[in-house]
Amino acid sequence: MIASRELTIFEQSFAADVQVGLSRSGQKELPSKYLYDTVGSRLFDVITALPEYGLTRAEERILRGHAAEIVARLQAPLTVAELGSGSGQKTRGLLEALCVRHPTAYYPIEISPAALAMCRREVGDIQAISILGLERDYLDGLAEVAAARRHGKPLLVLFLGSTIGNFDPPAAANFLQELRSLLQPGDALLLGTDLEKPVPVVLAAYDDPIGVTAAFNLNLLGRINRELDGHFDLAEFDHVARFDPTARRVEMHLRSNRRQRIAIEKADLSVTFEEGETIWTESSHKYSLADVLRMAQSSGFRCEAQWVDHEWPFAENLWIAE
Ligand code: AVJ
Repeated sequence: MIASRELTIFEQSFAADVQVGLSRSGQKELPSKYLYDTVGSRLFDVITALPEYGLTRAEERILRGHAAEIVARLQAPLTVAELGSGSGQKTRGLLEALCVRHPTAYYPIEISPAALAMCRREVGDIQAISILGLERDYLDGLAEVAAARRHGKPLLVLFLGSTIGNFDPPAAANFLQELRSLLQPGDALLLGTDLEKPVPVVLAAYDDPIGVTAAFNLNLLGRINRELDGHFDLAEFDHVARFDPTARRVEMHLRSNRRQRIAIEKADLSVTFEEGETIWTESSHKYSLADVLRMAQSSGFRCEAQWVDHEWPFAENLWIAE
């Protein structure tokens, strides 16, 4: 338990997650969702511009090139909820195509107020859009949107950027089933999934030569210092990207370059790191098209259409709730 006196509700859950993740006897872990404070969200935005990180551009090509086709397969009018809107840049074209057809309510759901603000700036001027940002965890936010839906009006859920890949497969299956349980038959999910590609290409995308991804990863320790009165010396940790061929995922770790003991005051914690010991901060699973079809079936959706970028293997999948 974390003493709750001087901590905000957010700090309490951040502190509790840090305490659990860093007190493990085996592999230490921190949840990847904490990578996205103001600094982290901006660093991620820079990552998407790196030549080595083709994922976001691939998705933008698909959404730009096929917006009309995607929209044609959806009912009108509908309500749009986006899980993890990020900067909103990729979504803009799709929202424009929807709003031209019919005035559309758009609910970006984000635990990062910084990302929510970026998103509002990016799509705020679209004609006939009404934006209602929700600062919540994905499924809490979606439950709220689903509860407020007008009778019979279908929902389109956007879950882009292969964020699903941050979950390990059982957690992803769970998440998709829970998401499905908040929907009604005929509702749609547009799901972005990064596909398998050669290992050196994947590794370069998560360990770029100018160190933006390293900064993005290390910022998690900086954030613990800033928000939880941690005492990490960031120079004593290294960014590591690894590919696990069995699990078909790239992992980011922070590796302690010496034996050290670190106090984190607001988490009531003092942690020992051995030299070379790592904190696992993120996984990004890479999928085959067959994986995606299986995920749809096992969570109560049918795959209505799949668009694939061949320059950077990536699939945009339109699923319909059954
Ligand atoms: C935004 C979660 C999809 O996993 O590729 C980028 C985050 N991490 N570089 C990903 C990320 C390292 C990204 N997602």
